[in-house]
Amino acid sequence: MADRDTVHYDGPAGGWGSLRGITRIFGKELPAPGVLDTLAHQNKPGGFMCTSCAWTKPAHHNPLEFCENGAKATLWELTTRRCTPDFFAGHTLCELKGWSDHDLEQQGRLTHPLRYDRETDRYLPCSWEEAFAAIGDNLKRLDPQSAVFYTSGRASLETAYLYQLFARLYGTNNLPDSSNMCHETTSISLKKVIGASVGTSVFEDFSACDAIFFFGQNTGSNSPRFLHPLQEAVKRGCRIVAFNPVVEKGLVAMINPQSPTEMLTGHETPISSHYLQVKAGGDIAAIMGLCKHVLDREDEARARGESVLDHDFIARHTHDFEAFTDKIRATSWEEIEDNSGLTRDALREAGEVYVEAERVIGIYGMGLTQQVHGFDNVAMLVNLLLMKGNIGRDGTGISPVRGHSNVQGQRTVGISEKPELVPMDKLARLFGFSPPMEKGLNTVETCEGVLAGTVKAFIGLGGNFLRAIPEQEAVAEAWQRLELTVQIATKLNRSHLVPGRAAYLLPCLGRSEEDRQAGGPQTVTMEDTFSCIHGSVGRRKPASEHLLSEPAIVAGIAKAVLAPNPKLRWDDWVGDYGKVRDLIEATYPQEFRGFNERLFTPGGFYRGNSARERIWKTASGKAEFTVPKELSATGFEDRPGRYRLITLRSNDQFNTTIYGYSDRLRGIEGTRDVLLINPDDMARAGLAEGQVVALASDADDGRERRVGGLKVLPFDLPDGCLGGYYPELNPLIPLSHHDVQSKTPAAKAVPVRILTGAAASG
Ligand SMILES: Nc1nc2c(c(=O)[nH]1)N[C@H]1C(S)=C(S)[C@@H](COP(=O)(O)OP(=O)(O)OC[C@H]3O[C@@H](n4cnc5c(=O)[nH]c(N)nc54)[C@H](O)[C@@H]3O)O[C@H]1N2
Ligand SMILES: Nc1nc2c(c(=O)[nH]1)N[C@H]1C(S)=C(S)[C@@H](COP(=O)(O)OP(=O)(O)OC[C@H]3O[C@@H](n4cnc5c(=O)[nH]c(N)nc54)[C@H](O)[C@@H]3O)O[C@H]1N2
Ligand SMILES: [Mo]
Repeated sequence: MADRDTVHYDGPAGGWGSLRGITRIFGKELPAPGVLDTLAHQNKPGGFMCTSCAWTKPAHHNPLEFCENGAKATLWELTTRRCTPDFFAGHTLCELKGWSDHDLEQQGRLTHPLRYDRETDRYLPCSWEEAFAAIGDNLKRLDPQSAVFYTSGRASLETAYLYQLFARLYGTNNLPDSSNMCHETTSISLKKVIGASVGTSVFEDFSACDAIFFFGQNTGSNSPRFLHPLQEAVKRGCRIVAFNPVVEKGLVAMINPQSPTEMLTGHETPISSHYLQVKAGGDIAAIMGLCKHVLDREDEARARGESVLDHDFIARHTHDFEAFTDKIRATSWEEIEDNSGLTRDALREAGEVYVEAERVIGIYGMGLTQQVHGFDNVAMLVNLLLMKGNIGRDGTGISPVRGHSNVQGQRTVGISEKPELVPMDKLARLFGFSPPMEKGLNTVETCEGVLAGTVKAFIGLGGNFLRAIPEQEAVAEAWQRLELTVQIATKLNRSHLVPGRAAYLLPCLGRSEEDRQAGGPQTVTMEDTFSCIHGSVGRRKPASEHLLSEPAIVAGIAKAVLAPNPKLRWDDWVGDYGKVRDLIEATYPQEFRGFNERLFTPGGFYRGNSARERIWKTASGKAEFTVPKELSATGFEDRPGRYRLITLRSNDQFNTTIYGYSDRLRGIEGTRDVLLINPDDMARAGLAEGQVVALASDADDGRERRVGGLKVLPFDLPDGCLGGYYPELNPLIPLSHHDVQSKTPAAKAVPVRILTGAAASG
């Protein structure tokens, strides 16, 4: 792997750097001709919807409604490189295990259905008929409760609906999803406290808010098109307050690459007015500090006969306010400072922005959700918003920024291991069967089942499960004992290198490619982070003539497993996805009314959110104030030598897909094998820049976990916090280290030790 020296980048987000990022990928990905035309239609009505993040596709779009990372994702899919049976003839899986994630995917698009051959340790081409028949035979032999049907958040609403239907007809709710590692904390927390499992803000709210509070979301890298409405908001006087242990460039300043004036003059817009480098896991305490300041100002205002709080809203719409304020008053500034790593002055200043703002949006990402007390993180942010009625009014709201392009939508149409979230009665009526009612396995429980030997088959609809999960090494070891593994994918990744006893690698169309079926070219649909649903039409020539669409693969497997039933018209559904949309509408009539007529609505059609209407579908019928049990979200005690490791994404990756080794916005170039640590901690630990060290798990379960070969790099982080990259550092995360309520792996504060000398290389 390239291991060039690390250089620092001091420019703002966007600007020439982002254009250079795109052109560099152009050179590397060798895209087919006509790609620029495809990019010009990206994220616009009638075009195709970006496969990168879930940011919305606005009705009034920019001339080019794509960003550096969206362009990278499209070019990644449209590469001219092909990973053919010849490639597999030349490499055993044992050999490929020594390759980097980057080099595996760099082989290009998979072209043929493949079967694993144990004798030669290679993938061999096979026919689709052979693959479906063998998968069918295996699944029919197994207990449905021992099979798992994973989805990565990219598959369309149509594919997702057919997939969950198939799993339930087969007899299981084992439908884990990438959101189990991501915003599952959101689904559980928001459902409990406001009665809706998704965010309440919509795009227009960003034109009306006075302040935005940002917690642990890295806009510049992960949802760059969001920088445009942010820049507009700042220009009209909205204030942005960011809480993040890392000073992320995109939250500091930006140059709009779509503005010729800004590009030519280098004029940048500052984004955050306040930037608070909270400790990893310190947000519960930090938000407590903000709330404490608001209460103090309320007391002062009351003495003048005025008020800061929205008393009318609190009385009519919320529950348990007293218990919450008692807790805030009982918590001292010393405890808050200690647990957040922030001074009370800094928190008071930020709190004052909240007090002064009439309309506030609370934004958050993985910094809040991937914590042991992630539930309390999210509930605390809701507490803050409720104090001044900042939910259910224009220009306000709680706004989780979702990850994969359709991860939210998949849950909407039934990808869930929780039967109570799915309209089983409707499925029963539509398809004439008794759906399973046992709770299914989520991602962490799937890993537990693989380790225990109770999970025997894994079907992966996209994604890179074995690389994305915690406790990678132990799970990969046990994985080889699975009876059946099936991976539906566009490119080769590390999960494909660990086959079960019978193993199939099935290549599918990408979203930018033309999906032609019996009924002609097909459209698919996605739901964005604001619950708006968009049609997407691929027009590119498929990477290989042997590819099938995801719906066709799901149907192929389903037909091989299930007994024929006149209500299951798999061929008709695959021939015309409009018929699948009719089924979605019949199952979810309220959200998907007139689905086929509305799918090209500019800006998407909104499926609605009760909490936005101030209808609270909670236990009390009101929005819930919550009292957090802990002030620290880490779930472990601090002690000498123990650090909080934050696993980060670079600007040059999409999850486990590594585009390259340039984390431009953080100035880390040429390598991902780094350990980021602040200079004071470095000195205290006696480390030198460039020294190679290892990290070891410091969990109290006595299990050995270690990742070596990490180069020490001084970096601006709070004391006691370390940074490094996901997925390389995933072997350090214990399976048991997850959000208490949702089981989302707690990848943003992992207890570790630093090993040096002989121990580092051992
Ligand atoms: N280019 C690109 N885009 C992507 C992705 C990608 O990998 N690459 N992934 C997609 C997916 S699936 C998702 S879920 C989203 C993820 O997007 P984000 O939600 O932005 O997730 P991360 O980048 O993992 O982490 C977000 C931020 O949390 C900060 N942080 C860490 N610990 C804490 C903490 O304790 N408190 C606070 N306040 N902050 C903390 C980190 O410094 C980081 O800036 O992006 C999506 N978009
Ligand atoms: N330590 C740590 N671990 C994490 C995280 C973290 O922040 N830190 N983040 C977590 C999060 S938020 C998430 S969402 C998960 C991500 O987990 P996953 O969603 O499982 O992983 P991805 O890396 O997005 O999957 C990439 C693969 O998807 C396949 N693919 C791409 N496009 C398509 C397509 O159109 N169809 C099909 N069938 N396959 C396709 C390609 O083969 C590619 O190799 O990781 C989680 N793990
Ligand atoms: Mo995610």
